[in-house]
Amino acid sequence: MTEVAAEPSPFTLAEGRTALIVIDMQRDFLLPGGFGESLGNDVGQLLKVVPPLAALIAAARTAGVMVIHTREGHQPDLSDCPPAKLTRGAPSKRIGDPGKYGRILIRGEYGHDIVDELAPVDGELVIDKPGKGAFYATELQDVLVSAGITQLLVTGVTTEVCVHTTTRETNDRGYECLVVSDCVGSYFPDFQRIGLEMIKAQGGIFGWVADSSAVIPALRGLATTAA
Ligand code: C5J
Repeated sequence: MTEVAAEPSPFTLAEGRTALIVIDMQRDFLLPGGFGESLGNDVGQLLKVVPPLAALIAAARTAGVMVIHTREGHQPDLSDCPPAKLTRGAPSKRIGDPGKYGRILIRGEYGHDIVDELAPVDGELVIDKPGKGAFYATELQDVLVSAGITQLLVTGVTTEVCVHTTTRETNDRGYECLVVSDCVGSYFPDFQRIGLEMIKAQGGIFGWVADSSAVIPALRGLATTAA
């Protein structure tokens, strides 16, 4: 079975042309005491994404679906961080400042890396991105084109920021996107709900939405077809 019961309409997984993208499941955003929590956010809203996303990633790996991880962050000298981004937010909690898990959102720091439960395995691509969208100033488009990918299963955090920005970027580049509702997370329950509504509104203006309980069986169907 390769059809996913999605909204606003069924989504058919295209064998060999689908990739799973896991956006910014980084310690800085998810861990208690980290950057996200220091801004007053409830990290529990993001941590609940981890178990279903781990199951989805496992199903994608079994089905031979390409898994791509992203990390938002900057060079230690901040040369790739626009001043308008750097100076936003409370002083002492800005990008590059010391935090509980190292300098905030700086490449190579402990907090910048992906949470242990979702760690990439050998051979999986990790895209380091300086922006919210995964296509901006990265190799993602070239990677997808050379792999013949036309569909993306979109997951990660946060729903209304990097997940939305990336999903919108994929639309403008001609990809079909299915956003997996329990595998994306926001610190704000209202943004989570409305963010998902916005994807599938108007006949799927940005794409499709389905729960992992609908996507995982379809991935198993792909694995069976490929065997
Ligand atoms: C944010 C992200 N929220 N990954 N980044 O700043 O959504």
